[in-house]
Amino acid sequence: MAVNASPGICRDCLSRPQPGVRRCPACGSPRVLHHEELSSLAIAHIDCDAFYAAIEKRDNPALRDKPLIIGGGKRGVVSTACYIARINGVRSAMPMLKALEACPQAVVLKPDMEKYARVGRQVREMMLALTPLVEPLSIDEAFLDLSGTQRLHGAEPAMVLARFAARVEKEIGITVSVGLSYCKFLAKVASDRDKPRGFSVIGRGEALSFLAGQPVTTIWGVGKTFAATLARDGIRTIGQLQRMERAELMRRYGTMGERLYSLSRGQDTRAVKPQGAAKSVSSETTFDHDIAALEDLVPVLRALSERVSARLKKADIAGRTVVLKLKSADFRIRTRNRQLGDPTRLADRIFRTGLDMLKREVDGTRFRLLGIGVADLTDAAKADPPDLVDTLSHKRALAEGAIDSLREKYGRQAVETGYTFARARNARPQRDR
Ligand code: TTP
Ligand code: MG
Ligand code: MG
Repeated sequence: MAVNASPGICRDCLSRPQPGVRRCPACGSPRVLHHEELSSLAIAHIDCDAFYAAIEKRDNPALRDKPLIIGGGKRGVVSTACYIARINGVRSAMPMLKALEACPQAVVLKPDMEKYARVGRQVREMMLALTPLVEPLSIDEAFLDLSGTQRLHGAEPAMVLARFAARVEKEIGITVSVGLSYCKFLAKVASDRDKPRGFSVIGRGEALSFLAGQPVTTIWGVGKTFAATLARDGIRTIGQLQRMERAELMRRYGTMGERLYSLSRGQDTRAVKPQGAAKSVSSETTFDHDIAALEDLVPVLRALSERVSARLKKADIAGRTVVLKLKSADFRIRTRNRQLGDPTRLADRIFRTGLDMLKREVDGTRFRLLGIGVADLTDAAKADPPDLVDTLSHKRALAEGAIDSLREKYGRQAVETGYTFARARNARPQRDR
């Protein structure tokens, strides 16, 4: 093990004990966190402990030291059990009868979903105060991407998360477990590793060796059935997957093989997607008079494409599928879409793809509405790679960049391209989604 040079974090008093110090010198707590990569990891998964049960115990302290089961209701199964009841073998989704056999002394309460939803929202609000990049997975858990928030918080993500956990206990009265890593997959695995009141870190340096000893079911998407398939092929641990070639895994298990390959190696590039993140970005307009001619539709399409592009650029996202929408004079809606080789946020690529689809639709029909947009949104990092965009459109991309910076300087109206100039006067983009 390398010498651990950075200070730890006391999860009780939030002081910074010296490297290697196990018991907090300030408050005496043994809950001191040390990890070599503590200052560089920023993807977290937070999950509340025994969520429904914790809320009921908070609201009725007489239940605190008793085994508590939340469940019953119509399906007659356990929703959750507190950790005392779990010691006796009670588990979520267990039939209530069986649970009471295992733990006859348990107190049973019916779920109060409205209350749990309220507390869930409260926790979420507190998460959103740390970063806008909060991706909820269920009522009691979410991913957080704290990259780049160090200056804002005056502390690295690990400290921000320790403060968060302490605050939830104090202000909401329930406990959470935190997983901290460099990717979603391992953050989620980590949060489950040290429950309840846990804080578990999986760094880049230990990812491979940690995963090697784990069962294949640790991998996202590997349930009982698929695990059985793998077991038939003699594969039980992630370590075995680490020694297999990508091609071999793909040949055997198709797209799932690809996932096995990367996740077994701790490679997970999925971004934390905030709640309510747009599924598509589009812009449409209803004409003053119905339009049938391509030459009259083109400038409108161009103007709409630019609007879509501007919004993509502003949000720093890109879309992989271009969607064209038309409504004919008799109110029939046509939508057409086309997938691009790689995501785009350039007006020109959106426009050209849209135009290609539009040409096929123009057949004398009179249209009252035209819309264009992109779906399959991703972050902009992989958008419009210059080596994949042909040389000509690469030049257009550069030109578009130049136009953008002029607009930034002199405002929207300063630069209009040939298509929109003068033409699209009778059709103003109206609705953005
Ligand atoms: P979980 O986070 O899976 O479980 P938990 O919070 O009760 O316990 P822990 O995370 O500490 O292991 O689920 C959150 C809530 O969702 C849980 O409190 C009750 C509800 N739930 C069900 O109703 N049925 C189920 O089968 C599961 C797993 C959860
Ligand atoms: Mg939970
Ligand atoms: Mg959960």
